[in-house]
Amino acid sequence: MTDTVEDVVRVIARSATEIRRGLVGRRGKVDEENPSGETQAEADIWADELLADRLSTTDGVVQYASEERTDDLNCGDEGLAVAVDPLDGSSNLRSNNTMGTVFGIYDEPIPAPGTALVAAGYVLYGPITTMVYARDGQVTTYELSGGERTVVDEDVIVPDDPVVYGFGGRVPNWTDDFHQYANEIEDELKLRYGGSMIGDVNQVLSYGGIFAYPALEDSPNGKLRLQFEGNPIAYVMESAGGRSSDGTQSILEIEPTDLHGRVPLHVGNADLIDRLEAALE
Ligand code: AHM
Ligand code: MG
Repeated sequence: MTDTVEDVVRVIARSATEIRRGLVGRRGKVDEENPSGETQAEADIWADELLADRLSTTDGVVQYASEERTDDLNCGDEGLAVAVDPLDGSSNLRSNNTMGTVFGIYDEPIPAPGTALVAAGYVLYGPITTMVYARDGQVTTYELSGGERTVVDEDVIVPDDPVVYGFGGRVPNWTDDFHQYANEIEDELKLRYGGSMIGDVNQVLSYGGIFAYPALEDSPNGKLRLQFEGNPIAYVMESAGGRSSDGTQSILEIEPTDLHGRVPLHVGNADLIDRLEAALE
């Protein structure tokens, strides 16, 4: 029987290898904005077009949506919807720091809540290229080489004893409650913040801890997008035994209002997220 989820993951693994190679010569900004009003890099647009071509022609994919394009593509009648952030953390192109490709596979038309995800994951362009992918409550890490996946860990679990934290946004823009919580966490854990959600989340998944891009005084929904960033990362983290929250509830329970809507995102060890929710009450 055809397994569309596996087909999609295979296409993303192959495309990621090409995306990584194609970054050379595409590090500059272009005079275009994405639907969130951010200036795009040449590589953002290129990676989006590559994934759109490949995924919209994959059997069983009926919809393709991306952080880098206003409208989704409809590409079939019956099947699964795929949402991607083609190049998460692309502002790191200039400093040659880590970036990722994020994907969520939904069995409902998107925008959809995270409860409609059947699988989600990300590719991390670090010193080597890895893929972390969650499905049926199991999280697997692979190394990618030439588009082929080699399993590194078939049962990824957030380590019990948390070590690292990374919080986005400028400190004066944090709410007082989040600030107070951050003060406690800073005394307990080591700071790891690289400006790419995928790089920072992968630190949390590897060592235990918490990543957040919280609500800000001038942006109550934070920065990150629910469909393209929040839901997939929450799905991976919850599948690995951690928790996600917008401050009061699991990210996966949120009913989306629009395709490009933002959400305050907090993910990591369950007890750290419990404490965060108590602090923000
Ligand atoms: P992007 O998808 O346009 O790259 O934006 C998302 C990125 C995240 O990877 C990261 O956590 C955040 O923006 C960093 O923002 P800041 O530069 O404000 O710290
Ligand atoms: Mg992003």
